Parts: sequence; C-alpha cells; structure tokens
Amino acid sequence: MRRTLSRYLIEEQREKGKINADLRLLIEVVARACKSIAVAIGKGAIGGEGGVLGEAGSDNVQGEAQKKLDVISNEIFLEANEWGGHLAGMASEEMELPHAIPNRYPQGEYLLLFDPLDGSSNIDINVSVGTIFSVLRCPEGADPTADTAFLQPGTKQVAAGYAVYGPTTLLVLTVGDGVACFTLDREQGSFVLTQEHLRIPEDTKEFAINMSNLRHWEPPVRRYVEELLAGKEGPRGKDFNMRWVASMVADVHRIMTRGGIFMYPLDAKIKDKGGKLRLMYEANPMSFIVEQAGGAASTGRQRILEVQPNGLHMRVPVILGSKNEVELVTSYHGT
Ligand code: AHM
Ligand code: MG
Repeated sequence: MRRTLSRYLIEEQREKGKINADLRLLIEVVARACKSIAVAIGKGAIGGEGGVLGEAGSDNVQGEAQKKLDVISNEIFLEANEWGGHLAGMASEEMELPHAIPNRYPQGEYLLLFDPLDGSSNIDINVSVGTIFSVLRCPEGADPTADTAFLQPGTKQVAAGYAVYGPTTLLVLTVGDGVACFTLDREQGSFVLTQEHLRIPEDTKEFAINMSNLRHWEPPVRRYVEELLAGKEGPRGKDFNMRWVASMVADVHRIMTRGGIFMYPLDAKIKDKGGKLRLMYEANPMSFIVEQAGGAASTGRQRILEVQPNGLHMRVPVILGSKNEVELVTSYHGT
C-alpha cells in the first residue's frame, strides 16, 4: 500500500508521538503550498498575463531583484498558512518583518520561516528551484510579530524541509526522526513516500562550490579545494568531481542522494554581510536535515545549528554534507 505524506505524519503523531496534531496540520499545509508553487512554476511562459517568468520589477529586503515567481510563491505560502490556526507567526526571506497572523484567525504555537523560491536565478532557464522551510516553537509570552521571537538557534527547530521543483516535485522532510522523501503524484495530487531513513555517506568524491570566487576565499577553504583539485597526485590521493547547480535545494538534494560536500564559504566580497546564505531560511533547515541524515554542517568555525541568530536575515558561511569532509574543512579553520 502506498504511504502518503498524510499517513506518514499520522504515524509520526499516533504511533511514535514525535509530533502533535497542530504540527501535522502545519506540515500538511506547507506541502499543499509547495504543490501550488509547483503548479505555478510549471506554467512558465504561458501562466497568467504575460507568463510567470521574468522580473517582478521590485527588490526584496536583501536588495535583490525579485522574480515574478518569488512574489507569487511568497503569497502562496502566506495565504495557505495564515488561517489554519496552527501558527503564531511567519517570517520569509522575501519580507523585512515577520508576518502577523490576522486577528480574525486563531493563533497557534508555531513559527514558520521560509525561503519561498530558492535558486530563483534558475527560473528563467528552466533549471530546478525549490522551497525551504523551518519550524520553531514560539517562546511563551513572546510577541510573534517581533523579530526576537524568531531568533532561536537551529537546535530548536521542530521540523524542517525542502521541496525541489525538478523533473519531479519532491518533498524532503524531517521532524527530528530521520529524513523522509516524498514524490508528488501529479494525477492524485498527493505526496507519496518514496524513501525513508535517508543517509549521507560519510566519505565522498564530489564537491559543490562556486569556483569563480576562488580568489576571494579565506585560506582554509582555498587549501581544501586546491587539495581536492590536485586529485590522485595530491595529498588526498583520489580524484574528485565537481557539480554546481546554483540552486541550494538541488545541490543539497544531490548530496542527500549520493553524498558530497556543499560550500558557500565566506569570501572577501561578502565578508561584510557575514556570508551569502541566510541562517534562518536556508542554513538552519538544511543543516537540520543533513544532520538527521548522518551528515554534518558547519560555518567552518562552529556547528551551524548552534549559531545564535542576531537578526532575522543574518547570513552565515555554509559547509555541509558528508561528515568526514566537513570535519576536514573545519579542522583547516583551526577549530
Ligand atoms: P536565492 O535565495 O536568492 O535564490 O539565493 C540563494 C542561492 C542558492 O540557492 C545557491 O546555492 C546560491 O544562491 C548560488 O549562488 P551563486 O549565484 O553565487 O552561484
Ligand atoms: Mg534562497
């Protein structure tokens, strides 16, 4: 019998006691929102007035030009999640401030953080993009309309996941009980469990990094990558392969499938910002998933999940994937 996402979640609630009914509902609603985003993306140039591809003509809080689908995906997430009664508040990579749950709806105990459309530079060229989300509990007495309620380290996450909109739409999820992968059955409209207990091999021969930044990296990362590039003749004694999709979801999903190391380290160009990727919407949920699959995730100097956020849109260096490789890069940082 096919196990759908709904069935998986009911088992996590009823048989394993890992989640409660509200968190189950929250994840169901997030999955539904991902389905709607998949439909919108699938329409491409024939969606709506003038298609859904291209620029929206606005900038987000990060000062980045928004694509039409960034805006559409953000709206889908907000609308799907605000009325269910399971949330105290939401925060999005696309919005400067937390989104308050309108008074006309009941308030719940959870906080939902998301990057509605990650890798959006790939939309117009028809390459995989995704959605990343993270769930925290709203601290007792905290105001969910204020940043401070959300500023909790990644170790506090109660669930995290991502959807990849590729040749198939996948949802990869953890509720702190390992990682499961679901495939969207487009005819039935449901996510079907296709892999459970995902494990990332501890060793790998594949790495992912934007090599064009090599001259800007710090010495530890440069040393590590130069050793990989030296191949069989170098200190590692084996050849390494390189892949870079430039959609974090797609690059991380490859690592979830066959191992590897993904890096978006600090470099001289982005040093003032603290890194490229955002802690709350990208680094934390991905690190939770990777650790749940036996991998590791570090800034080079600290376990990502232990970073105390200092702002909703804080950025961090990200090094994650196969454990032995992440530990090696971290050791080069002298930690
Ligand atoms: P986005 O959230 O604005 O799409 O940016 C994040 C993306 C990641 O998905 C990806 O790993 C990285 O930016 C790619 O960066 P680069 O353009 O340097 O290759
Ligand atoms: Mg992103």
